[in-house]
Amino acid sequence: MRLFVGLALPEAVRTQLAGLAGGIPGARWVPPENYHLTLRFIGEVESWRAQEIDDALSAIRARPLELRLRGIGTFEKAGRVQTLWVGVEKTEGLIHLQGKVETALQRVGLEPERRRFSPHVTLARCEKVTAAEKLAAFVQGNNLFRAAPVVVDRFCLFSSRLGKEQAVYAIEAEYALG
Ligand code: 3AM
Repeated sequence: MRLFVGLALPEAVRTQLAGLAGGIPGARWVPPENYHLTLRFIGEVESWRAQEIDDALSAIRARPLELRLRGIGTFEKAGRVQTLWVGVEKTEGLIHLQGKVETALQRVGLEPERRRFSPHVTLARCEKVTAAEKLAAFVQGNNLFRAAPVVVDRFCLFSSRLGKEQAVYAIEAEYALG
């Protein structure tokens, strides 16, 4: 199965993010039920390995944390925007949890994550955007976006099945914080 570790978002935040979607021809907007914050992408693993991962994540002790969403950003590849996202403040609690997840996964034998942790919630994938100026206007127009802070009291192991249009995510396990 294909796995990642992340945070599910409370309904109120998802509703607020969903209100941003639209107005960029060709963008593939993430359905609100799929909004999440990835703490660590794992990828394809066998079920025995998934079990070890679950055990390792279960042993993590960390405090509930406050999520603060603010601003809009993009990931680019070869000068083209690929991903449009809402930023998440890199608070101490979030960095602490992400560090614990990373350590736990390395202990069960996963290769270290090389990319810098850049917390975000993906709003849309933009491979086929036809109107670059619409995308730029979206970023500029929503740059001051802020959501009311929300407390998150668990993190999750998600499975991801890649579909034609959208991935289907399922929460395989939840781990309480606090
Ligand atoms: O959290 P976001 O939406 O930015 O793009 C995938 C998604 O990112 C990313 O993991 C998240 C959950 O699926 N992802 C997919 N393949 C990946 C890979 N090979 C990857 N991240 C890193 N390496």
